[in-house]
Amino acid sequence: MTILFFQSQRKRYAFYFILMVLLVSIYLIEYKSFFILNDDSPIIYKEKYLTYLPHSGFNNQRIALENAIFLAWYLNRTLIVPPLLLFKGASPVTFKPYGQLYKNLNTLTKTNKLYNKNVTYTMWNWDELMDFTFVKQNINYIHCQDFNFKHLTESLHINNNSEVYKVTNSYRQQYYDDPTTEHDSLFERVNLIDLRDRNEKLLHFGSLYARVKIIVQYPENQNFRSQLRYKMLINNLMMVDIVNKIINKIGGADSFIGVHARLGDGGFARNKKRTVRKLIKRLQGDFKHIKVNNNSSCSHTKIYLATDVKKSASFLKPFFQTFPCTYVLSDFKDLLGPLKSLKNPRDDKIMYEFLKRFVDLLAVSKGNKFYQTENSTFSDYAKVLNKIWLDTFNNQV
Ligand SMILES: Nc1nc2c(ncn2[C@@H]2O[C@H](COP(=O)(O)OP(=O)(O)O)[C@@H](O)[C@H]2O)c(=O)[nH]1
Ligand SMILES: [Mg+2]
Repeated sequence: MTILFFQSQRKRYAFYFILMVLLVSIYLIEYKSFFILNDDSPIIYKEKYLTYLPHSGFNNQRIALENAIFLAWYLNRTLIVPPLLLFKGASPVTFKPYGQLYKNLNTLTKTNKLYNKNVTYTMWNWDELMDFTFVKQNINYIHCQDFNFKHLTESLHINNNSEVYKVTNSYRQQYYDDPTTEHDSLFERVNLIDLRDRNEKLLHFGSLYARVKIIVQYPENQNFRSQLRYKMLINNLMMVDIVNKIINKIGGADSFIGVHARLGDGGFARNKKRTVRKLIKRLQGDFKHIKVNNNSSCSHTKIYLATDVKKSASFLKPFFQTFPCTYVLSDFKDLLGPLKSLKNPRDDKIMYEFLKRFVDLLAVSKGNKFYQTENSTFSDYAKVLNKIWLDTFNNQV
């Protein structure tokens, strides 16, 4: 009797269980199809996005990315991160208003040409180069793979232009977290609080580059920005490893000073002789204070010189004559080998020419002192990296 009761009870439980599984499956199938069919469902629509257009050299692009990350965090929007554009030589994609910049990026990536000239470039995801741990902890982001406005809106399920707010004059704007601060009259002022109120699904900026683009007054915002700067560092293992080997070859981290001479293009090329002269003068003035490493064959103070021109350039001669113990990247060619076998899976391009500048940047920033070229964002960044490096180094010793 008890056995019979138990059996029918078990059957009943089994029946209820199967019924429940059925009901849950029907619910899930229905819910899922609702999710797919109804693009305007409030669940999807809640997410808002932000993107911008990159241009110029690596550091201009890095500064714009930092600004975009700050804006995405502040405005609570998912950042659509454009690829890092790396060129052989100077970047032909320069600072332009929204429409022209979009057109140039599009033409370049579709035809590999700009202004009818062939361009050698490659595109990389930023998180292949830099440490994105802090970024991941603080914002949502996705990488986009091209510069096609239609692809972008389609992938975000945007059907109507009214869902996009195009900030076409962002290159002329400055953004303020405190609406009461004074403002630099050269730029058009925008209070971030007003951007926070925008309801459009996508906020699309043009250029977000300027040395001073976002004026941050409130401590929590200042804190976010400085943490971002200190934590989003180049951490590509292959490059870090090569840099360590270079430094060991020179004689260790505390055995040299770093000098950056930006001489290759535009205004920097016009000022090349003056820049070299100025660097020599500043170094000579300071030499008496600089530690000399007596343990090596090079009895003078050692210098690591990062530069965008060849060692053999005539205008660099005075530098090497004054400071014979100067090393440049090409002295360590044998250590750069691994970069020659690194291919970009997007286009099969060998990354050597595109990545060696980062080895130069990291190596120069690891000296016990750093001398920069004025007005170069490459130099500015090496200076920041040098400060971070010295802080870490001094804390370890
Ligand atoms: N290898 C190497 N390349 C450099 C150096 N300085 C500048 N460059 C190149 O020139 C570009 C400079 O652009 P950017 O980083 O925007 O700095 P900026 O133009 O000096 O403000 C970099 O992306 C590098 O390709 C250097 O010291 N070494
Ligand atoms: Mg530049």
